[in-house]
Amino acid sequence: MRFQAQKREQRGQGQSEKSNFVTMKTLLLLCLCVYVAWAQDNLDYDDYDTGVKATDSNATAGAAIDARGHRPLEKGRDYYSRNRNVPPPISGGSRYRGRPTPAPVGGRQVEEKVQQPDAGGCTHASEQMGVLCPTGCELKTALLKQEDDVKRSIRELKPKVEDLSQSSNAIFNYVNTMSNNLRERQRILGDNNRVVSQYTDQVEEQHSFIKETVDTVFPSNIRVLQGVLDKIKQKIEKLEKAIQTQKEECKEPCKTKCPIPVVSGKECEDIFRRGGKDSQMYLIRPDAFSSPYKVYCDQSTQNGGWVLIQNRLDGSVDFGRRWDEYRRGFGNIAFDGGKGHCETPGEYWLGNDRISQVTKLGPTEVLIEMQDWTGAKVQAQYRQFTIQSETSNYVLAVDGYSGNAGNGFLEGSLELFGENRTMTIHNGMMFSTYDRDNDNWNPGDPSKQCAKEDGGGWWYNRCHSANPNGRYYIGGAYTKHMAKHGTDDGVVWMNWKGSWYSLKAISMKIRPFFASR
Ligand SMILES: *[C@@H]1O[C@H](CO)[C@@H](O)[C@H](O)[C@H]1NC(C)=O
Ligand SMILES: *[C@@H]1O[C@H](CO)[C@@H](O)[C@H](O)[C@H]1NC(C)=O
Ligand SMILES: [Ca+2]
Repeated sequence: MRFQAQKREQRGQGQSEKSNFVTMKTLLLLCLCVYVAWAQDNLDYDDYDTGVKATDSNATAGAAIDARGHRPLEKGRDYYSRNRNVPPPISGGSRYRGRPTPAPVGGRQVEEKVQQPDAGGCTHASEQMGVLCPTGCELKTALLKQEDDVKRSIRELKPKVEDLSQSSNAIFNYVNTMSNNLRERQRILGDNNRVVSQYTDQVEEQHSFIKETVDTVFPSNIRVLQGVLDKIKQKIEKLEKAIQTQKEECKEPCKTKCPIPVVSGKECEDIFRRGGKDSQMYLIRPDAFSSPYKVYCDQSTQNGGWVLIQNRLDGSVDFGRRWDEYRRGFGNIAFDGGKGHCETPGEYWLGNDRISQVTKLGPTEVLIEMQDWTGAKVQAQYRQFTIQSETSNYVLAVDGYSGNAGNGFLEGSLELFGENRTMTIHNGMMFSTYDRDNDNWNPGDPSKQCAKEDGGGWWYNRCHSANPNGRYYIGGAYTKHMAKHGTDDGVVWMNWKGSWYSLKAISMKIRPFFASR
């Protein structure tokens, strides 16, 4: 009788141990799930901050041939028309004459070195310096944004780790109790050996089973779980430390180390004529009514005078942004590469209001230079380039193409034909962002938005032959499986590299056009 009762008890305990184990497994799974969910960013185009690794180009050989860019018509439900009366680009008399032959200058112009602090939110303490931040503010914003996510994950993880700890303690205790029971049973067995000889074999069998379980299975499982637990604990500690470090670093506002050159002007051409002949960051003030802002002037390419309005080179800045951000501009104007002035341009978008204002000062040309991942370079240049104001949704007007990259703005993608090609012409298009759809793909239908699918703000038609503000794919070739919406959302210039190649670098520069340059 006594043994049977013990056996029952034994079985009962076996069950509770089993359920313990199940609970623990569930918890562990939960833990891992939360961890994995946290580790994978749940971002949309408004949130990308780094490039995506492109695969080996061989894997994408098939996809590379497949020209995308357009959105084919759905039979019977859909029609395409790009008829819209758009203002032509500004042409005619320039406000500049040819550059005067430079008078010999006695010594280099001395530049005043001023250190100006940036406010934390990328607004300058000094109003005169404009609002774009040239240093690590972008990073800082991203880190601060991340911090909340990490913190939340830790808050969620913590109780689960506690639970897991407790349940593994419970199993330890249970194994101890079981060992004690076993010893007790052995003692009783010895005492009553003669009386209950008929049970002996059974008990021996059970004993060895229990012993084996206790000696091997439980400890090794617990060891494994303990290991996992320790790792998770370590990770949490690391994350907490990282957050602390971030907090410390972000306490102080970012400091701009770049000295602002004393020479400034309406735009980079003006600065060049006033003696600012080094390519670097300058303050410009296109008219008396706007406040000055910082911009990178390229003063060497084709004799200089270029205002850099767009620049991609390493994927460090997220270009999947809202209308307001494209309106105001974002990114990093320039860095001090160690020469004591800001001669290295960063990734940025100057801002549609500013671009529009500068192009409307008079006839303006644009130079689009690009580079692939082997270092090959091509360019597209338009002698006329005008961006209308926000009331017209920044309509793009270009003319007078030259270059070797392909005339996507006026002709669309040469890989496509008929209507499909027309759909990829950018000239005459309004600007679209993922939160403001002005494209030519079923206007009014919120499920047909080029900017949402193709990754950046741009003068999308239906949709593009060029996508300089697209997602940055490291390495070049990418596939539709890597793209968020299966579309060619990379930094694309179809007429050079097709839909499924994302450029390493691309930039857009503007300057006043005058014939006798
Ligand atoms: C990629 O293809 C080329 C030929 O097209 C071949 O020489 C090369 O070995 C391939 N690379 C890989 C990684 O398969
Ligand atoms: C337009 O593209 C679609 C598929 O994307 C294709 O079926 C159609 O034949 C193309 N039209 C022309 C004129 O090439
Ligand atoms: Ca649309």
